[in-house]
This record gives sequence, C-alpha cells and structure tokens, in this order.
Amino acid sequence: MIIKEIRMRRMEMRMKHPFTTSFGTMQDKPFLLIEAIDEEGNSGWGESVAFSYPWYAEETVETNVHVIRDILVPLLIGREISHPDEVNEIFAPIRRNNMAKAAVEGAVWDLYSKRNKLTLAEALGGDKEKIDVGISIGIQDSKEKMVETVRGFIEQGYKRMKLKIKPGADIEILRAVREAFPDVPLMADANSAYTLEDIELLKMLDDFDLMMVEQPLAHDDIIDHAKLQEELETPVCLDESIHSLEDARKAVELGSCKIINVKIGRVGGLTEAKKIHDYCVGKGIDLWCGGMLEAGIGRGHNVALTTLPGFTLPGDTAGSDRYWEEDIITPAVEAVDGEITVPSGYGIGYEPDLEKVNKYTVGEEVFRAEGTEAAR
Ligand code: OSB
Ligand code: MG
Repeated sequence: MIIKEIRMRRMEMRMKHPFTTSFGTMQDKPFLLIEAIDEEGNSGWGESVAFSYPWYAEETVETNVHVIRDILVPLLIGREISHPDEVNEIFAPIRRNNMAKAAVEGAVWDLYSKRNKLTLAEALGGDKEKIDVGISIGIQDSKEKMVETVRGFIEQGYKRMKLKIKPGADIEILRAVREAFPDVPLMADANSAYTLEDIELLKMLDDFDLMMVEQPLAHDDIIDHAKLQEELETPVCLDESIHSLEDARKAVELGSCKIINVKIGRVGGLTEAKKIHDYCVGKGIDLWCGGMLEAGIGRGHNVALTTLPGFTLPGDTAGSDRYWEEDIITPAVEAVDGEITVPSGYGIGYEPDLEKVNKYTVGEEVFRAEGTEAAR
C-alpha cells in the first residue's frame, strides 16, 4: 500500500469527571487524531495519547504536532509499505517521541488490517473474543469517598480496582478499601511519587494483599525499583519507566519489576508493544494494557492489543461511558461485567463517527504525497 495522504486533526473533548493522579488533575482532553489514506481511498485511524502538559511523559500535544508534521509524515508519505512493522523501522532513527510515532503507526495498522480484511486483533496475532478489564480510580477527597467510588465500580463488574496514591493519600485509603472489600482484586499506582527514603511506608503495602504496586519510584529509574522489589512481597509493576523492548529487557534482567503495564503510545506503537509482549511471554512476566484516558480510536487500539495471549491481567481499558458523555466511535466501547467483547469489524472494529469527530475537531492539517492526486 502507498500512504497517499495523512490528516492530522486537533481534537478537544472534556471528560465527564476530573481525574486526579499524584502529578495533577485532568478534565479537558486536547489530543490528536491521525488518518492515513492509501491509493485506493481506504483510511486508517490513530490517536495520540500525549497530554497538553508534560507531567506523565515529556511529550505534549504541541510537540506531537511538530514531530508528526515536520518529521514523521515526510518519512512516510508517498511510501510503499507492505506491513506496519516497517513503520517501526522507518521511525527507528528518530529518538523517542514515542506517542507521536504510535499515533501515526496506529493509523497504518488500522489501514493495513482493513485492506487485508482482518480485525486489528487478528492482524496483531490476538486470539481473545473478550477481554477482562479493570478500572483506574483517581485520588478522591477522602477515604470514605474512595470506598464509595470503589463500591460503584465493583457493582458495575470491573475486574480489578486500581487506586491512585500519593504521599499523604496512601496507606489509610488502601486500608479502608481493603477492610470494606476483603476479596476485591486491588492495586495501587503512585505515578512516581515516592523514593527509596519511603521504604518503610512502601513495605506497609504488603499488608493489603495488592496484586501489584505500579511505578512507585522515579519515572526514569530501574535501579531503585530493583532494590525496592527485593524488599517487597507485593509485585512491582512498571509503567513510566518502560519505553521499548530494550527497557523491558533491562528491567526484567535487573529484577526491577514482575509485571509491565504496556501503553501503546509510551512504547512507540503496536509493533514495539508486540515485541515487548513476545519477550515477556518468554520470561514469564505478566502484562496488562494501560490507559491514557483515550477517546474511542485509542481505546479501540487498546482493546485489540489486549487480545494477545500475554496480556494475562485485567487492563485499564474501561468502557467509553466511564470517560465521555458521547464517544467519537460507533459503537462505543462497552464493558459488561468487566468484559469487553472484541468487535468483529475490520481494523479496530469501531467506526469513527464523522459527525462526532467533526464536532470535537478544532483544527486540521492535510499532507499529500507530492505529485499525486489526493485520494479523495
Ligand atoms: O499511570 O496509568 C497511569 C491516566 C493518565 C496518566 C497516567 C495514568 C492514567 C491512568 C488512567 O491510570 C488509565 C485510564 O483509565 O485510561
Ligand atoms: Mg500508571
């Protein structure tokens, strides 16, 4: 296939509820949608998961606009591609900027799957018809509020509860939730809010029978996480620290984690995510698919990735209604009793609803291969 045209839309949506982590509170969600169009007029869609502010990772919506427009699009446009894995190779000389790469590569994966009459899950090698999902719950104003919020999501059937924690909002909250729900699968995500100086506090996590603690220490650390894992019964899961197969290999070799949260954007796309998957399956490292508060396109990519067999634990891909009054895809992603049925349509299997996509579009740039007619 030849990528004849790439469209980059700036989107602005607002989540139903604010979401608070150790690094701050988010509700407005500016993001980018990428549409890649081939010589037959087929199109594939990708979503950038970069936020407007670099608190989770160094990329932002604006750095993604620059990198996609000025660097990635020129490398891809007008090129003959036989498989999306080639995009990973074409982008390899560009350092980092993984969310920008993933947005473009994701559009090519969707396009490739549609052209070849495959679901994206099939194209990736996934085999599940349903995926198990949990919920990520932001920091609440009080432990009572957290207990009630958890109760609501248990009633909805989500298969595990992930509580955001930070210094001052950690042990007492986990204790209250564990006492209220002695058997619920529970975990905590610190988004890098602690250091090894907090070791005594972190050891107290072992009292709550947590599935794991996610990214307790610095975003760019795998050494101290290895020291911490030595001291903890609770498995450490890495999120922010893992940007590539090489990062995963080093963390596993050092003993920095027992579990990895794979986010397509953070690792630079589905091809790299698959490489991490294959390596971790060989090493017995459990995986799950993380979330970045995505709208429907990115959510659809997450559903497809989770169908790979190594995604053994419930992920953060909740239903669209957890985030949005209306999503930009049809049908919306629906979680029933903590399960999402993988759609059977080609590509991501959720169609962009162009009326809604247009409603939330605040800008668009169109790039066309030189000397060619626009595909449409
Ligand atoms: O650390 O996994 C994280 C949201 C924004 C930034 C980082 C994280 C999260 C979540 C929410 O945990 C996941 C989701 O519901 O999409
Ligand atoms: Mg996390």
